[in-house]
Amino acid sequence: MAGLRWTTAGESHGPALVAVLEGLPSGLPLSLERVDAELARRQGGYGRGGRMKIERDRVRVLAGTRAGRTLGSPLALLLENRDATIESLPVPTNPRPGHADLAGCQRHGHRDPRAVLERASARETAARVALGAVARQVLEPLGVDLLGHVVSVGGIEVEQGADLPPAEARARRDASDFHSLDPAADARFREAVDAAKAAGDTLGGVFEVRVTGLPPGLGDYADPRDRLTSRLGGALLSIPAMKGVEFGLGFEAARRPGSQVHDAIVPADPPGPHGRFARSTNRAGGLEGGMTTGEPLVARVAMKPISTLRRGVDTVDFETGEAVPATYQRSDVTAVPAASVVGEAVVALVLASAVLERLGSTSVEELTRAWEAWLERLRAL
Ligand code: EPS
Repeated sequence: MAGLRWTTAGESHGPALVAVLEGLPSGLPLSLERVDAELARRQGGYGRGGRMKIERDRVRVLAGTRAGRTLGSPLALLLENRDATIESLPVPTNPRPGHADLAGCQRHGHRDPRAVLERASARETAARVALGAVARQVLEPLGVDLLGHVVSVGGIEVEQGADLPPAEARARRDASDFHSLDPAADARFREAVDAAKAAGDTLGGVFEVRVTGLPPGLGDYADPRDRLTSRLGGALLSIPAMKGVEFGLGFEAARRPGSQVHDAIVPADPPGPHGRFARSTNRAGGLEGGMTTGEPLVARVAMKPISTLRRGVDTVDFETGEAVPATYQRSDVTAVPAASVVGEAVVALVLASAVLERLGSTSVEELTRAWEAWLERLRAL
């Protein structure tokens, strides 16, 4: 029950970001183009700031592969920072409300918010996107498909795209500079971002990650730590600026009676790829009892607005103790499209880990056979 373990290191303006992923099966052909494509998606999206014009995030493999395939040893990835100016950047004496600046200084006893913000910066998420792009290469050959897309920005909601089949949804998402499935909403998002930018303000929003192809019974109910719900929720909330996660109906489920919440179990006629049982609805968002139900997994995540505002939020200067506006150098107006890419990545990591924990495979060949045997057992139930 080893699964995947990962870690990242790196400061926002340090020489590089580093990521290590342990527990990958051997023999996995690794497409670095796929990793770079996800890194480019994370850098994109309307509303990004000046830093993304400087960086060209590309992955380099330092360990764990030979002839383009994984060895089953730890995979080490490197992403170089172009803006590697950490040693010469000024000390920002006034901590930004909403960022880790003040609480981080209080935690460590620093008087220099830079000692905190360099690591607390969302730049770290580039390393996790690289790891997630590897994890999805474990899942995709098994028929598991992930799609992250933006459903609201600054309180404006998408109105279409919810029922698109996966391939069409992906094409729409990739054509949108908000990573959304609704071109009409993009126009309204753009107006809102332009207005926020003009006002020196920032905007948050909500993204959704939808996963299809997961068999029922992934995750566990027996140990609270193994519940997929809590593992996915924790991973999504570990992305900087995320304030809430809901699965399926989410908070709406708390307002409805049970008869309008639970997904009736019906006979699958004819039996489906997961056997004789089906659901008439998917209000649970594909999770029951901490396990997958076999229906699409649907997570929605709320992101607060970026905490670096050109107009400055009130704060206190570390040196003088006086009330001042928080420092501004540069920032994104919104990073919800980027967050949807990070969300997809962390979900891929958690799911690939849960699959490997369940099937215990050390090679890709063994994993493929174990997956088929699992589906066979489900069909026989
Ligand atoms: C980011 C890099 C950062 C920020 C942003 C995310 O670059 P810089 O600080 O040099 O402008 O643009 O960081 C934040 C949103 C944050 O709150 O720290 C990136 O690579 O995504």
